[in-house]
Amino acid sequence: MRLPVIAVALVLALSLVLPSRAAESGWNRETKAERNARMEWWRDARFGMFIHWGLYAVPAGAWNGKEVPGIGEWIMNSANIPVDEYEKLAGKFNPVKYDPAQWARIAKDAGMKYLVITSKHHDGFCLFATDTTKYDVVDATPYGEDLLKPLAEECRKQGIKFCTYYSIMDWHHPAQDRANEKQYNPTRIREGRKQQYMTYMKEQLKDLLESCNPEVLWFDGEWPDWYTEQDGREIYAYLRELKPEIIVNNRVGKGRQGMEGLNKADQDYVGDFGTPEQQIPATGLAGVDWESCMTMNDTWGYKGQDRNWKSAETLIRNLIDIASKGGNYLLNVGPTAEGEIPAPSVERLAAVGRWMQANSESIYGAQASPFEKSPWGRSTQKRIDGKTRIYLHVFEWPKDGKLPVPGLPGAPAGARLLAGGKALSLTVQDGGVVIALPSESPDKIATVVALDLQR
Ligand code: FHN
Repeated sequence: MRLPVIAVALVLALSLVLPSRAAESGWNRETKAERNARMEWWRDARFGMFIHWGLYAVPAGAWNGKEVPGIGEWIMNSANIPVDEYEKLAGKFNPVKYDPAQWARIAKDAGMKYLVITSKHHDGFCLFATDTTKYDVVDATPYGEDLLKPLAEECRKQGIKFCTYYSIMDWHHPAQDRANEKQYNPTRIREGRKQQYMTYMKEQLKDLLESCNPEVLWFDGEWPDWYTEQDGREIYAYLRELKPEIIVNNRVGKGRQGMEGLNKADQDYVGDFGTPEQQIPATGLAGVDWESCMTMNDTWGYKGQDRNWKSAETLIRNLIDIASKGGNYLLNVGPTAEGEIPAPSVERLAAVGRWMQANSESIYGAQASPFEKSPWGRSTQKRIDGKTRIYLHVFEWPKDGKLPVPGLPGAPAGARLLAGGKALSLTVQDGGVVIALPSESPDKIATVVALDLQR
């Protein structure tokens, strides 16, 4: 039907006058100050819990009676399980021991300020209620209830920011198929069905925002060739339109350099922070927001046989090392199919929490170290009432009780043990100080000395 000329002119005039939705919300005209305000809670948080949970917890790393090598949540790919076979796991997923209040409490007591849980991993199974598919916990499992919403509510009650992980690669959706007869990774898009999947993804993300209102959307599975940086920009814009204050990682686009996780330098890529995986960058990067995600053993999703747990010392020193470089630590737990966080994880998180109880001032809201390297440990710093405070995290306690701190960025005012506040004497020398320490380290994992500067 041809519109009368006057109608076309009217529509054209209105489109010029009425702002686009992007212009309305203004997210795409965000100033540096507005971006800093949006990122502030995340930068201050420094420490979060990652949760990989889903159908893969049922086989827990074994298939047909044999252990399957590799990370637990990849079992569908690693054991080459056909979709219709893998789907049957949903009928066995019944996390009757799931206690969202306890999970939030475990994160809070560990000193974690946010929590990122898989809403949908590569296997395509949704842990939240969504009308976009029947392959979700409400429609396909004996449990029959949304798992994310109650956790989001508990997180908010306990002061933890609730965030969700979402995989772009989807081994279940009919628009994507295997790369070959054995591999789902990376998926291919079926001829002419990319738009169908992009629409599906947007509808699911909208359901997710409406049902559990995550503060961060943590994308993953962005590596298949069929997904482009432009697609990432479209998804990022879509999310910022729905929730202008939302924070989105760099895996929404194609910027990251593999597991190193930070963006390639050849162009400006979409996403709010870099995502090193299972590694900590050698140095901090001024003005770059990044978060190292790491496992506590060797798998993200639960594997019964994986008992290679990192020590509490390693976890605490990782947290300090990352904070000393200006990054965040996203530490993973992989709950069982019954809904329990494995005891070794709970024990280690409690130990981290005890250290944080005495020393979190040196982590929360702290900035990267003013020093290149220190043989005895790591440092962070803060501006407090217009003066600089440097937090010296001593891993290696000096045998002579003298802690050399060369290259101070200003004149020292005083030093004390952060835990307990015991004053320490210091000697100024060679543009730095030497601090006299007690003969024994109060905390063998990391004792923190607070060194105040005169300004
Ligand atoms: O393939 C995933 C993997 O299963 C896990 O989710 C990690 C954690 O971020 N990300 C991908 C591997 O880079």
